Amino acid sequence: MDLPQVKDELVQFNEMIFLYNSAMKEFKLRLEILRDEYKFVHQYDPVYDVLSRIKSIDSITAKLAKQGKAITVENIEKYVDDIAGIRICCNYSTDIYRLVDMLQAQKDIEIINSKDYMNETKTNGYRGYHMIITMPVHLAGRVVPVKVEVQLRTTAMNSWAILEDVLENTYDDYLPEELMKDIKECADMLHAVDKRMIRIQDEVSQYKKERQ
Ligand code: 0O2
Repeated sequence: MDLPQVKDELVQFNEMIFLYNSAMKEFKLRLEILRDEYKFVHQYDPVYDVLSRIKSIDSITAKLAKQGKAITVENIEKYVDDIAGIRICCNYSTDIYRLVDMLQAQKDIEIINSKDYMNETKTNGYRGYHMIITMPVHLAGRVVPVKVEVQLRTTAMNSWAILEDVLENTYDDYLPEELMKDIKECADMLHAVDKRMIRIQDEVSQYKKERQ
């Protein structure tokens, strides 16, 4: 690649990152409005926390290398779906489906794919709901659909996933069997607690309704 080509690629890269950042901003504002409406109607916030990130250059290049693709802006946009990532943490798994329904009902958000690891638990115990969506970014004179990965997890599963990430990064492919068993058991226990808390929450809401 000669110098003008390198410069051109860098300009394209910066423009791409600007678009992904803008898509995350648009998504977060949309989510904030949905939360405000939900709180107004139900006096309850289905979201505990929202985190967002732009994927690191190291992770982007590793993902392209894994797929045997050259590192170009075109390939990043085509083959890496999670450059812009939003993680929504909810107190209860029922909130996750509430939010999925609300997002699915947004006419201008296209859902490219969904993975329901809440129902189809991964073998290591991971639970969550993942979607790749396109968020319309409103620029001067044009609207650009931009891909965003949205992950929804319970707060319990989020703390589990942070620890599991540490294990993955520490042991690579050689996670000792004992630790593998331990971490899976932790996921199952947290799931049982999540279910129990929903039951308690249901009982409390029922009690409140009866007292009205
Ligand atoms: P990062 O930088 O951590 O976000 P993909 O490789 O994304 O094209 P994949 O892996 O089938 O396809 O997508 P999936 O299953 O939706 O997972 C995407 C992201 O969810 C991962 O991103 C993790 O952040 C998270 N995730 C999925 N499974 C697990 C799990 O078993 N444990 C933990 N701790 N997190 C999980 P990346 O790609 O790892 O990158």
